[in-house]
Amino acid sequence: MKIIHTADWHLGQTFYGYERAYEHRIFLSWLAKQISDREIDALLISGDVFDNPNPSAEAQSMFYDFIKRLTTENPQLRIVITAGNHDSAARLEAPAPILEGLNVTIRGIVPRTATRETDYNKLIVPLGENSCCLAVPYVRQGDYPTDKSYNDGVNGIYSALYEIARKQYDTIIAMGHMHATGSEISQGDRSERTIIGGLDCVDTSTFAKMFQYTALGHLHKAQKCAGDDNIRYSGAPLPMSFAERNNRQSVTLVTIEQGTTQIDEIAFDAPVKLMSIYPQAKPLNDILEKAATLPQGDIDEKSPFIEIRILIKEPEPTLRHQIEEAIKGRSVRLTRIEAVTEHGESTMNAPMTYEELKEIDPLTLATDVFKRSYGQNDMPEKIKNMLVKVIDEAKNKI
Ligand SMILES: [Mn+2]
Repeated sequence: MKIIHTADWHLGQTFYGYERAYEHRIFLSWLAKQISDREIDALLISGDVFDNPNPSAEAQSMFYDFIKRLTTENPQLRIVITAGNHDSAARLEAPAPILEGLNVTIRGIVPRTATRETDYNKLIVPLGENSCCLAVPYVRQGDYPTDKSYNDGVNGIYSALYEIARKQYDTIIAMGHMHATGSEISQGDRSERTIIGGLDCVDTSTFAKMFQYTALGHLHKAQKCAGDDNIRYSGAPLPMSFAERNNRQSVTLVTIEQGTTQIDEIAFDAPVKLMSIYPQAKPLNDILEKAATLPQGDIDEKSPFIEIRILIKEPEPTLRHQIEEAIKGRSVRLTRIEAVTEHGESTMNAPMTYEELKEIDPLTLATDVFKRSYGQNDMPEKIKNMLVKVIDEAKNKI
């Protein structure tokens, strides 16, 4: 049995206001070709199909065109789709009854029986004669008993499913959308929206004993989990943030034969690059020099996205304008300009108590922060005067 595992498409994503439909269209047609050429038996999509709960009409029609193409070209193909935290569980599931007839299963919510018990049977989807897939969507609080932690709740769902499925199937594949303990997130990344402190982390260490393969979504970097080759994130097919610009993009090919699992990554060359000038912020002159070497031409859907990180000594009101002038006529799409001060990352002084903080007058606090941010320069008189005025106004209001 040959399976392609993918996740985190984020269809409909706009990137700093730019559409990404072109990139998604290229990915989907590449994926359709992989599925036909390699005679794939099952496609598993582990959540975050759409970027937001209310996807645009364009994003939705792109998705359904793709499903139609797959089911037409590959009548034998099974498709299983589960919801991620970005998807609307109910919306994703809405067309499920129609798609069921085309060998497409969508699971958005953890279903319940009439007596409010978890309806595990609905999450067990047959893939072949002796194999099945546990189509577990993103688990939310309320999907498991309230006295359990998130980790225990999620693990409870998988082991209950396993106990039922093992009676009928030899090969069990699990799907899930979660942050597995010990996995690596792209540094400085906020697009994966992980919970700091690991409250929502799931320990997947028992999965390998139960499942032939676990197809995970949520983290955008392709990787195996906690050293286990058969528990994997396929990663996102497009870089979703600048933190992901150096990730390799791929889908995962899983071949299961006579009880053995073989894993291969099929690399996808994302059509639009993300460039950072420079990852370590540099002064304006360096930025302007680099801008002069960028390719000239029109800006279109193929133009790379750039972010500019610039090192400044003092507030520079014309910065944006200067940069915009410098990249005029260059075939790049500007996303953000981040100004970093030399002292911006310096360590703070010892923390103050609330009582101490109440004693400080706002102007002293502001000038202190200014000094720390812009070297030893004093706050210019003009800014100081404006600040005094605002502080007075605020005091009068209180
Ligand atoms: Mn996610």
